[in-house]
Amino acid sequence: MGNDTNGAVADCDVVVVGAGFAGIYALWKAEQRGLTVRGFERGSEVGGTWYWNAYPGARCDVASYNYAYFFDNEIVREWNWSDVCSNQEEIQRYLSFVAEKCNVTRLITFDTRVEAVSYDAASALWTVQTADGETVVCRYVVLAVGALSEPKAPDIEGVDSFAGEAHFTSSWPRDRVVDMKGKRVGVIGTGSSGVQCVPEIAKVASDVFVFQRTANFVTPTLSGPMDPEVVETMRQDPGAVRKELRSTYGGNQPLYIGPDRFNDLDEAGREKALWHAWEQREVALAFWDSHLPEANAAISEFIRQRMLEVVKDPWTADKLVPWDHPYGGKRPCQSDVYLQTYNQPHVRLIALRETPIEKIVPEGIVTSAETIPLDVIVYATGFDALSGPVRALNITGIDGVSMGDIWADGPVNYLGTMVHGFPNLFLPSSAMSPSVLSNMATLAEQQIDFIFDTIRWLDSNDQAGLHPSSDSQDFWRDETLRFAKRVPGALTTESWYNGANIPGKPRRYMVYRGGFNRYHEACYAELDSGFKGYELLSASAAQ
Ligand code: NA7
Repeated sequence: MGNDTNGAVADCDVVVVGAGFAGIYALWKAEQRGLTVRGFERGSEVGGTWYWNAYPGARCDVASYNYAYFFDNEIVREWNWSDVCSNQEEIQRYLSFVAEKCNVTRLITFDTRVEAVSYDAASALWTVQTADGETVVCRYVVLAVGALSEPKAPDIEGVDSFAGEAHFTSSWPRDRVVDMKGKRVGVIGTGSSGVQCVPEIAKVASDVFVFQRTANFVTPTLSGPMDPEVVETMRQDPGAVRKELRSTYGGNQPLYIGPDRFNDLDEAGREKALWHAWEQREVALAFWDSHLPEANAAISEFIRQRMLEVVKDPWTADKLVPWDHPYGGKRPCQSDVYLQTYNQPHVRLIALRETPIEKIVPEGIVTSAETIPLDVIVYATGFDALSGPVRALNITGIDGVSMGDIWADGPVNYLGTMVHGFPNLFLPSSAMSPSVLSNMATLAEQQIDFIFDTIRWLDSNDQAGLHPSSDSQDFWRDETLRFAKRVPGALTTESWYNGANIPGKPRRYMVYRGGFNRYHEACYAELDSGFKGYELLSASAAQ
């Protein structure tokens, strides 16, 4: 059992909030390290983001070869993915399989939202409070609450007045099939969720109206059967795969990267490289240095031309193409069927830059040009991403300082995992880690390993806890900005990567673009240095 300082007694060593990729692994890891642990999950099953986003067509855009755990050989060898781009149902089933295999489901209290997390400096203990009024006192808190788990509140007048059915892709009903057969359906939003659900809805609805504010890049998916040889190779040595993933830029083993540098090729060579990468379904990696602005511009233009070729109606085609930002400025989408859907007579694009939504009324959606009667509205309007899930909790640290106040001008942290003034509170998958621009499964394993290696270091060095210095946070903010500046469009495009999708949210680029490998090295350099960038709380000081 946990710490006992200043008379206060911990109920357990660790509380893990959230049971997605990071939470499940954290629970297992805690037990492996001999720590007592409890988990809380607001869903009724494990899965996290993959539990809630159960909308039709939901799929992963990271290849299943790597979008998985690699900490356990049996898990790698026993699980079979049915497609290179697994769907939501399969990923959630996988996470249930892992949770059962690791025997951690019993540790989780489901259907329970954690509301507040508060630190007591005298005892160096945290109190975690649920919406049901339960409190648990512990030494370490792992907020494995995800990066895309706090839905964006609808910012359209009259949302509640709609008389038909309304659903969010981010919290799709799981207890029944939403019946859209023969109905008039409006989909608001054309990010990954909108792009994935529109073709599925079009299969059954009588009429589909897609309300698009900003056009997005859409490229073909990697979907298809798994290559048995690749699977077999990975099964032979999962530990080697794990190690390799951490040495890559994106936490992935890319299936293709163009071998040539952009500036080493002439015009014809570039065109050839782009077509070849397109056929490999990795056009974004057409060149060895695809991140260069000039390479990015060529890739962007190439994709725009391919998009224009698919859609038959010239007005619709033109509106669907993202002319206003470079590839990667916003989260690019993948689909083999989305653009083709607009060639069906019952699917219509409403270009909101020309005719904005004015309000929602009982019968449907009113734009500046017309009223569109609807039976169902699907909100594919995204998330208060990255910092949102942490900000949604009431977190107070040393001297009762609130995380909400500390993050009022944007998130601050060190190495994407800890905040000054909040000792022993860990934030995997939050802002300023490689996060959503890396493989989130690789990241979950890496961050949880680092967190529990940190805890082990504290225990073996007789330290009650640690938190980063404010200098370290300043350094990390500057590092995040330094790398973001190198990415075409990162700071100039309106994107949830930088908070622009939420009215009033402070702009801060929230993804560390220095590469997964560099991130991993920075984490373990801290550990190797005895946490020089942190302030330590000695065990005796806390007593
Ligand atoms: P995204 O990528 O944030 O997409 C949300 C979409 O909703 C986007 O097209 C927005 O347009 C649109 N949106 C948001 N609010 C409005 C209003 N008020 N009116 C019209 N349109 C609006 O979220 P997704 O769920 O699609 O994807 C999130 C990630 O989940 C995805 O990238 C994967 O990593 C998994 P905007 O671009 O802001 O003009």
